Formats: sequence, structure tokens, C-alpha cells
Amino acid sequence: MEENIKEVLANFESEIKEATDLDKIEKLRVNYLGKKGEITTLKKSIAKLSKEEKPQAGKLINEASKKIEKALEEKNEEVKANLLKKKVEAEKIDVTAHFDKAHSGHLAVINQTMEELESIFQNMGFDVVEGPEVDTVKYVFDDLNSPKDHPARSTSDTFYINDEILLRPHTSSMQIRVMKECKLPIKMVSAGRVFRNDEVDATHSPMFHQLECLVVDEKVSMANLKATLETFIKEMFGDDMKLRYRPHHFPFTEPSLEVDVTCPICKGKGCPSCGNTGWSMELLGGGMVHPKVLENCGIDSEKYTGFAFGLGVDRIAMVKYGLDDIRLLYDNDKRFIEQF
Ligand code: FA5
Repeated sequence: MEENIKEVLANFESEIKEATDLDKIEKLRVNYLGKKGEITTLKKSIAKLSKEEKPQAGKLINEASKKIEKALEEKNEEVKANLLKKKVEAEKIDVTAHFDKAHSGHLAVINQTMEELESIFQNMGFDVVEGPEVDTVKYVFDDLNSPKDHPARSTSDTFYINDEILLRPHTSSMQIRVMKECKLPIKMVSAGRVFRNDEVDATHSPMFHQLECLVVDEKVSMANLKATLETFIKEMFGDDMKLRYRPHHFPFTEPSLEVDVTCPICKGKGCPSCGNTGWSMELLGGGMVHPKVLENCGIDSEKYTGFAFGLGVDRIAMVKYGLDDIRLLYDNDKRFIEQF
């Protein structure tokens, strides 16, 4: 019997060395410890032994059975650990590997310019106000002292939704909103998109951007308007930039003016781009708020005065970056956009 047990153990030990997966280990368990397994067969054969031999044989078989059980358990753990190790290696992520970074975009030039303008005015103590792109005829024209037969109200100049509502052709409607809704004194800027039925050329777009500026208080004068304009232009373009004031007419300001600055291409010397004048295209229109406009908003025009101007944000960007065509700002050419 002892020889038989030794032989079974020896066979088991050589077979378990070869078992490299969980299936083989399970087969070994069945072959040795199962109902018809080697150890079970040995146990059954005890019955044939003599009374004296039985206890010793039983002890040896039990020891062999425990040895096999333990070996199977250890092998099971070993194979499982190996499998896990292989899986982890296969799924390993190399955190040091180089991948192309996601390409993040940035604000368009016009929005950058608008933010820069707003921040300059904020630093000068102005409130920044937002307003609707679709507005009423009353705010866009009527209250701005633009009578019904004024050319600016012609349907060919603007985009009407219906007789009373239109896409705003300028940000000046924000003057009315703020004067009607806010307390005096007023010191505000408001920037955004405006729409006009203008032919596209190098300096005109049917959709462009304006920034409106309005100051209303006691004793506001043309000197305040000029000082504000000069401060902001020099802040935006540098101290060398000069301003040229030209008289103009707007129904909502009196007196009115338009402003150009030194040509950014030739720095005032004269070049084909400025028609040898040394001056840029027109950048803004402004003036002293018309007393009728103040009265339309319930403000005492005997006590209060104000100035206002509206500048073309697109054209400010053109001067700032030396662009000779407004269409560059809208073409979505990556070679252009990525320069900013
Ligand atoms: C106005 O729009 C007046 N609301 C400005 C104003 C405000 C006057 C407050 C008095 C008081 P104007 O039409 O000139 O004015 O336009 C103002 C600026 O917008 C122009 O100087 C120019 O810089 C820009 N601009 C006008 N039309 C276009 C266009 N089609 N494309 C690009 N920029 C334009």
C-alpha cells in the first residue's frame, strides 16, 4: 500500500508541474481527489487490508490527500496570479507616450478687439452694457430724432422683420435704452453686431460690429468728447496715433463729427492705401447728444448734456493689425486666423 501511495504522489507531482492553466488543474483535482480519483480508489482499497495495516494506510492516504489538495490550491493561485499579470501588461498605458495635443481655438480677431475696447473703457470708468441685435423702430430711429422720412429709415438701408421691428443698423439704439432705463449720470459703452444693406467692398460688410459710447451728466462738453476719444485712441494704438475730426451730420447729435486716424500703413506719409492723404478710413461718428433725444428719454436738456459716438470695431481691428480688406475678418481662412 505504501508503495502505491508513493507512486500516486510521484505521478501527481510530475503532472502538476506540467499544469499551466486552470482547466488542467481542475482535471488533476478530479483525477486524484474526485469520486473515481486515485486517492479515492486508494481509500476504497483500505477495506481489503488487515486490521493491523488499516490505521497506518489510512494515515498515509490522508496525508497524501492533504498534500495533493494543498499543491492544487497553490498551483491554482500561481496560475491566477500569472494570468492577472499578463492581463495588466497587455492593458498597460504608457503615460509618458507622446500624443498630438487637442488643438484648442481662440477668440476671433473681432471679438478680441471688442474685448480690448471694452476693457480700455472699463479702465476709464465706463459701464459695459449689452443690448439686443433685433430692436424696435422706435429705439433705432424715432427716439433718436430720425423722422419717418429720414433716408436712414429707408427699407433699402436696413433689414426689417416687420414695420416695427428690424435688425439694428447701429448700436445707437442702446443710447435710448440706457437713458430710459438707467439713473443719471450715465457713462456706458455697448458693443455688438449691426446689420445694413451695404455692398461688400474692402471697407464695408453687411454685418459688422460697432461700439457705442454715451456720457450724460451736468456740464458735459465737446472737450470731454475729444479728451475721451484721444485717450482711448492712444490707449488702443499708441501715443503716435493722431486723430482727424471732420464735421458731419447725424440726426441724434448736434454738433456732429467723424473721426479718422493716422494711416496705419504709411504712418501718415501718404500711400496708395490711404489715397495719399495720410489718414485712415473713417473710424467713428459722434457728437453732442441732441437735446430732443434727451427729452425723448425724459431727461431735462436744460440741466443735462451728453456726448455719444459709435465706432466700427472691424475697422479698429483693420487699423490695429494693418489689414487692407475687411473681408479677411470674415473669410475663415485658417492661415489668417492663426496669426492672432
Ligand atoms: C453711425 O452708425 C452712428 N450711429 C454713429 C454715432 C453714434 C453718431 C453716436 C453719433 C452719436 P456711421 O454710419 O458713420 O454712424 O457708422 C459708424 C462707424 O461704423 C463708421 O465710422 C465705420 O467705422 C463703421 N461702419 C459703418 N458702416 C460699415 C460697414 N458697412 N462695414 C463696416 N463698418 C462700417
